[in-house]
Amino acid sequence: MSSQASKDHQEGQRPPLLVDDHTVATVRESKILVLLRGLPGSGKSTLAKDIDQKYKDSSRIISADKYEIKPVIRSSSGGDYSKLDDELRSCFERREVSLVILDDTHHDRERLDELFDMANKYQFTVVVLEPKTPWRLDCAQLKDRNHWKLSLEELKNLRPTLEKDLLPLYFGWFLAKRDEDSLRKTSHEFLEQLQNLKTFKKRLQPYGYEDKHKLDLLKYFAKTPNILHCTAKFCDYGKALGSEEYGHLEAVKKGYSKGYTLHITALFATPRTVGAQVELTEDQLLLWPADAEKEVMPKDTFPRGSRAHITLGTANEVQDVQTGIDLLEFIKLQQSGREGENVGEFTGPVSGKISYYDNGMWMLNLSRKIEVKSIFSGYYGKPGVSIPLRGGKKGLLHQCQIL
Ligand code: 2AM
Repeated sequence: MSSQASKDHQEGQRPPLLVDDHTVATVRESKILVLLRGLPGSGKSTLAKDIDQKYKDSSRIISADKYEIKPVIRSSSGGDYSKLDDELRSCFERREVSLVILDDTHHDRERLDELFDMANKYQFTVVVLEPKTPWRLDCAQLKDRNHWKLSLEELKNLRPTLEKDLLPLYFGWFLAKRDEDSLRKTSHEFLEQLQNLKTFKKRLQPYGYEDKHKLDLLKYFAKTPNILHCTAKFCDYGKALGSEEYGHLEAVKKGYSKGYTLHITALFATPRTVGAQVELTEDQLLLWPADAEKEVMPKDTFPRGSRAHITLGTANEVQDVQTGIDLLEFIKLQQSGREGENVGEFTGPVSGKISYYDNGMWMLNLSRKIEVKSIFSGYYGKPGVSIPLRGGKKGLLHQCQIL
């Protein structure tokens, strides 16, 4: 290999958050927890330092070595993570910190689940990175490289837990904090303008309101995702059809941890969900599964990417996955030549033409697309997270928070 080719090869092996300027800018506006994963001696600490160096003041690096947590298969309870977790929480709480890098083997599923819960609680997007060194799974070489002086046997015991890809509940584009906050505001403005519309007040029946004075769409769509995102592939941790193949796609490997700008073309509300329609670029479509539309509407045919959306809120008892189905319902009507009844214009920060499609389906075609920055990654936590509701009561919310 020529020296330039070798340099290109090395660059290609480095994660986008180290080498891609747009990604670096996006990470700086996000809240990201990087979990470095791999056998002791595989090159995690070097990668951790390189990332920390790149982000300087806005990043924090936490190493399990500092707390003398030995990377071994645990028989009963794991090592003592309490002090490390204190440091982690204090990093999550610092406003100026956009990137926390956690340097540990991360071979233990229970430990990972604790971290996913914590990240979720502080609304940090998790990115799992592994060093790409040629010896990363070579126990004979690692024996001489790891400073814990783990034996060949100990390394061989650890290896199976780290060989397999860690598949998330779903892959998708996770919005940068700043753009996420602003999209939540936009969603509120949209719902407020909608409920003030005379024609909406006349068509309240699908929403189950009998008295228009009680109308409150912010309350109606009280459940909203913990981190706004556009799902690309639902994997169910590897159980969903085609998820392993998806995880192995070259485009997914390359796109993982990369920054992308999503383009929102419309906002919509139905009696079940409120969402944003996303128009994917060619580059983004490479990450879009070929069967994403068929998965939920097997009998219909849609252009690839039609289901791309961001769930902004769901009504009581409604699952997030419904938002994409609702969006496809709109597109199906449009395909059959029904553009919806034009009922006027919204002005101000969310401006555009508002149309009514029967059965309580409203769509606002934005006069100017909204651009939001995002990071392509996975959501690895539990599907339902128990978080305290206001007033101290515990409630089971589906990855949601109350608006
Ligand atoms: P979404 O359409 O708002 O992205 C977890 O359920 C996440 O995966 C949610 O964000 C959900 O909704 C998305 N999702 C996509 N396909 C799904 C499926 N087949 N089953 C459950 N959730 C799915």
